[in-house]
Amino acid sequence: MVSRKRCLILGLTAFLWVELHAQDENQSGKCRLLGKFNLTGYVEAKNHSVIIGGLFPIHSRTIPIDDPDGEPISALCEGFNFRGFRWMKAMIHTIKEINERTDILPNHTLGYQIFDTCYTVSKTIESTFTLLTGQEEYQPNIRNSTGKYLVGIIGAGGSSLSVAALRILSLYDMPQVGYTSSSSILSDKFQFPSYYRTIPSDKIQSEAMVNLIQHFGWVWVGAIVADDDYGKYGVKSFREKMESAHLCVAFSETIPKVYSNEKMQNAVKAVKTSTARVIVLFTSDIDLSPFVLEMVHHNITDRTWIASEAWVTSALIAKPEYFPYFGGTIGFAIPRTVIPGLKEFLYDVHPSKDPSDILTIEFWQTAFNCTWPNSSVPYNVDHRVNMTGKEDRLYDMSDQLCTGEEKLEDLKNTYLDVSQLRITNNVKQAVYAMAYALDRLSRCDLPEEEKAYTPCSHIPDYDPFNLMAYLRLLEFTSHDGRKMQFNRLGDQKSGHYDILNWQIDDAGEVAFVKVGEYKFQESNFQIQYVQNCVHRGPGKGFFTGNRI
Ligand code: TCR
Repeated sequence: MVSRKRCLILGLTAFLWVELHAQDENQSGKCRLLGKFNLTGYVEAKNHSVIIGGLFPIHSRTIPIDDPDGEPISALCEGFNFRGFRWMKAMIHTIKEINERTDILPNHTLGYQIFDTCYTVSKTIESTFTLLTGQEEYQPNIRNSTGKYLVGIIGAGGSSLSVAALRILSLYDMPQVGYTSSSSILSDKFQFPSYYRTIPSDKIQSEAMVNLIQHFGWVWVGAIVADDDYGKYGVKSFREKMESAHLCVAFSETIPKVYSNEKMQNAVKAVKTSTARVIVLFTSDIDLSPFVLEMVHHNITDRTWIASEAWVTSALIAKPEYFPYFGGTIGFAIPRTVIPGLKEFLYDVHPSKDPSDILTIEFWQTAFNCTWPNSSVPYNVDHRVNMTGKEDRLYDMSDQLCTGEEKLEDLKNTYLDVSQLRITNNVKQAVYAMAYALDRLSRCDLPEEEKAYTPCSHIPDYDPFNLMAYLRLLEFTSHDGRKMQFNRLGDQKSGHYDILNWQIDDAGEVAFVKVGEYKFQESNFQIQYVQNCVHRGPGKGFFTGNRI
């Protein structure tokens, strides 16, 4: 006989309900633990035919909890990430748009279930299990909690996270369309057969970086990379490409994910002691922040940084106060676009709309530095990033109460900044890819020769594997006129990067000046042009640039 009792465990900062299953009464002291996941996100499933899952980094990390009894406890998250919040909103916005259209899925509407991954593998796995099983428990059982069939997943917002999610999703042939997980490892269809993406593989970016380095005539270049699949595989292909171009990598160091002063100092030392004046930084902005503070602290001002796409337009890094250290940065960015209606949709956010929407409450509190009345939602000031490496995590509640009258228009905040919609557009195109594939499936719109392998199926009751053929053969034009098409590795067949250069504008803000373009098509790529670039690298002198 299995008896259940509820135990209340006092966590570090919150109460967590944990359900304990006692095997039998005789063993009542020995409980088999079934931990409840502790997830936040958004769901809308009612009245929809199927749902699409979503994984987004709405927070930047988890807070390690030291549980004295050693029981597994689902971690809490900290570091509200406005950019991830915007990406997530873009997914909801796109789904709404598709549901209103009569030309895509005329007889069906799409719901969604979205989770915050907190940019960590553990939360991504918790979310993936919950999406697949419908239970916030560690028990696989294909039944989604919304009572609807899951079509596939958009995400997971980082290569290591996507790798983790795909290890599980692949078991169920569940398609995943990524908007930002760009590591070249994800092109390996043997390991990740169900992954498609709207962001180019980093293989192309590494090649682009080496081309740029050749263009400026540099030969001796250092590399600092994130300690994850993005950094590791990024630097791997960068090294390979450098070698085949007969250029030299002076050093390659990692930035620790969890703050470690010792590891950080290794990276700092490499930068300080090497004679390389040009350094590639292959990391997300989230992981880069502490390193930037180190560069400021050590007053390193005469390096040229080559930015990977993940931080080249990041508001976290591109601050005027960092310009003396990072001005002149050159990097690759996903092309910018305009998304009609998104701005209004983003502004339509207010904590009074739904008292249970804790993410919006946290958004408001963090953005306006106030405490929402009667809310138990904490927000934190970022204590992780400090020069001593000492941990002092605190939940700071502001004494100032929010009135609800705070004006979004007064905010200068990444969430509301629609001038740099890049990955946000990848999210939109990923949702469209899923919807178009589903639309074709509903019409059995496949070439005759494919029908032998993929039977016609019906929404909602079809084998998730069958959607894969439609994704593979999909071709559509995006709202801004771009041709979207996957190759056999699930990557985009063609596209381009913008080459951006950090200059300071008249208002004293960091401007991302487009100085060139890098086009790619299947295995054929080239720099289109690089001009008016202002950098600090060797060659044509300090800060003069303009090498065409
Ligand atoms: N691919 C990275 C994650 C990432 C990212 C970003 C994170 C990319 N671009 C922009 C935050 C903001 C590119 C990965 O892990 O694959």
